[in-house]
Amino acid sequence: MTGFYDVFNGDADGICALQQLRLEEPRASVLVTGVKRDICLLERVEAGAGDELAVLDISLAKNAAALERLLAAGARCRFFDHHHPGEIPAHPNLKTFIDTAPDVCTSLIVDRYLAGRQRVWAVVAAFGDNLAEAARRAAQPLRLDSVRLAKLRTLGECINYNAYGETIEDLHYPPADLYRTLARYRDPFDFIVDEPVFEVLKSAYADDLARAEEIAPEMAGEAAALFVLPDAAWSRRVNGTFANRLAAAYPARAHAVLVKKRGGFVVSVRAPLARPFGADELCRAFAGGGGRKGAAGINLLPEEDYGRFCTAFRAAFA
Ligand SMILES: [Mn+2]
Repeated sequence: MTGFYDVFNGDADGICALQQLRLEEPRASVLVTGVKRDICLLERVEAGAGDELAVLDISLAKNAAALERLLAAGARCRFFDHHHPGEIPAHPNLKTFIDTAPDVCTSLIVDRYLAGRQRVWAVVAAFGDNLAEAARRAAQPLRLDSVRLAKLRTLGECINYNAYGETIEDLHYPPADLYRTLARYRDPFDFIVDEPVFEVLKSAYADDLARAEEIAPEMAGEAAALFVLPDAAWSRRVNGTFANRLAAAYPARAHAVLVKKRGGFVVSVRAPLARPFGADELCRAFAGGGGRKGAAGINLLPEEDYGRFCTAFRAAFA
């Protein structure tokens, strides 16, 4: 029996990429997804000859072994993504649509594939992926006024917000459920007006941010500020957005947002927007640290390394 598998990142880009594809190619499929950070999704798929996979918005490099296994078993795969793919295997059953340009997200790649037929969802996704310029450019032929554009932006941000958390339990909706709800609407403006899920996400997002904004910094100077959020689902949902907002509000300052967790902290670092480098170097000096120059993190900073981290953080951005 032939099976269809839709394997997608649980963020706005992954969900809206699938939305576009399935509006054009409706079919019942097995949905494989998770929280945003859960990107090794192909290892969960058992498929073989006659099966078809659509993979959306997860890195090929991080799924290479599972992809090889599935291709060898005879599955056919279309792979749409914008992360660095590593070496792309040459296989007759694999078609890749990969573009790592910084102003491209997976939904814009799917938009290209579908010749723009579900463009409005690509606009939602680009806003959700923090590519506001690309979103506005993609929206031009749709001739939306600024009010409607702002609505699409809010929708993208809300769908994206729902993907943040350590596990599915932290989220308001499992991403597969959110996709199934979205899939009932061809038009995002109908979703915005008619779907209660939209209001739930919008107000939950505002609540989480308001809670974060009540937290006093552990340390705040001209050059750097450090915040510690409690071990709670809302902290895990909103810490990345909170760090980005701090960075935008204080562009000359570096920020560290720590979330308490058993045994230590999950760390997000944002270099000053005015001098966006050094975050990766700082984090790599600690076990489980990594990221990009402007934004980096540490998976688990042990409790006893807190003081050492504070000193290194201050020194890195003094
Ligand atoms: Mn993406």
